[in-house]
Amino acid sequence: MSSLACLYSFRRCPYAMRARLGLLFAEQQVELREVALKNKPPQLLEISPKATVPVLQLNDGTVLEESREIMDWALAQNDPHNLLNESIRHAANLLIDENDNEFKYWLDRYKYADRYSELTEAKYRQKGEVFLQQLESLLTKNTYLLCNSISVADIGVMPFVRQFAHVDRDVFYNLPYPNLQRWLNQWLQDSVFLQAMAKYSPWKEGDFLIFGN
Ligand SMILES: N[C@@H](CCC(=O)N[C@@H](CS)C(=O)NCC(=O)O)C(=O)O
Repeated sequence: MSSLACLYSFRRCPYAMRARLGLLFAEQQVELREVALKNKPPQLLEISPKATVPVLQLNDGTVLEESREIMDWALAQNDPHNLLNESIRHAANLLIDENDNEFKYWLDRYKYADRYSELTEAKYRQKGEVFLQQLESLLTKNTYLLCNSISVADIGVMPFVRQFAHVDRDVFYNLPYPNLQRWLNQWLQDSVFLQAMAKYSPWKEGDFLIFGN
């Protein structure tokens, strides 16, 4: 095994995005294996039978199968930008919990409203907007979600808000959330985010690609 940890990732997966952002902000290099979700490599299935991405295999063999664990592991190694700032840690965890439990539920239904006939697309959007309103209110107080610099809350939540906005950009940018729109736009142009979104072909045996600086 190489001495680098190995990240199984999927470019468009918001969970994998937060893991890649965590690794980049922590300045941790990893071997990156881009996964085609319809054709997962046996090496991934072997170390993680639940077979979701992201998965990070550390060089001692430990397997981290949850995106939050990967962010936290990366930032525990090195946190030069203080994303794990102790004073916001608890609030960040609560916000990411709400993102993963509540907001993601409505996001999926808004995104695939044609598959969920109980409510209309607009109703699903309004359900998701409850979380967006909370973010808007936080962003009236600070430049980023919990303070005036990037924290783990921003990288944990941003990929999901991006996905919500991209269901219908015209609708999103006409919602009354100017601070949230500013925050998202800033992220979309952020060099770390752009690096996290670089495109790679699916990994195959014999490939070796280093991700990170
Ligand atoms: N709780 C997991 C969720 C990860 C997850 O659901 N990832 C999706 C892709 S966005 C996945 O791998 N789904 C399995 C599949 O589509 O086969 C985490 O935080 O890492």
